[in-house]
Amino acid sequence: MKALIAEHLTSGREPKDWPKPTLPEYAFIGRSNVGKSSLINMLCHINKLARVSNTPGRTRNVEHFKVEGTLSSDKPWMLADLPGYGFAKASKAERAVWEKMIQNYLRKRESLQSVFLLIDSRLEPQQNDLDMVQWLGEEQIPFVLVFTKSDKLKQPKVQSNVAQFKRKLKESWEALPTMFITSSETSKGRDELLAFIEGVNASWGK
Ligand SMILES: Nc1nc2c(ncn2[C@@H]2O[C@H](COP(=O)(O)OP(=O)(O)OP(=O)(O)O)[C@@H](O)[C@H]2O)c(=O)[nH]1
Ligand SMILES: [Mg+2]
Repeated sequence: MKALIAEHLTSGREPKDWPKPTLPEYAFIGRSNVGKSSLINMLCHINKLARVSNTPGRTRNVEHFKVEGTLSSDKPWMLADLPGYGFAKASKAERAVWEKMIQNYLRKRESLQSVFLLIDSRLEPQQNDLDMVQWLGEEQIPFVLVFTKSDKLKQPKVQSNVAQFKRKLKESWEALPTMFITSSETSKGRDELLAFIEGVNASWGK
């Protein structure tokens, strides 16, 4: 297996603070504490690339990373770590600012190829996650679902939570998005996510 090379580029809230959109980009979004930063570290095999924390609401800006390589390609791509939504302890005003920033990024980032919407596999379907799926669908922003922390419970329970989420989505959508089940502890799902990224990267610029 190839070693990935990853580096942190920028941290910023506005388009002018972000790197030039010259590479295919993937954004990690999801509820606060769902495991976005951990998943980025797991994908890149670097422990402290993205800041992981027990305190929800740690990531406050759009954090851009440049990565070189996937499973069998050494093409470069970009990753964006976004602040979590639904952080209960943030003030209303603070939450509104983050929400606006996330929406702004998702709507305007021209190099964005796909959003990874992270869902905590331990929980039954959460309204703010369902709302985010709805919003992405309406905005026609491509996304996949990534169920996180699957090491924390028995696999049949993971499967039944995923099935429940699918049933909820089927109430509003005909086609279901691509889904991945992951763990940043065991690296479950890493190859599948990298293969997905590699596939999309291959069509960049065509
Ligand atoms: N067991 C287990 N713990 C995880 C996993 N992913 C994340 N965690 C833990 O969950 C907590 C939050 O992880 P983060 O990666 O910081 O979550 P985040 O989504 O980036 O959080 P914010 O930046 O606050 O939105 C940390 O204590 C992690 O160690 C996982 O796959 N398995
Ligand atoms: Mg984070």
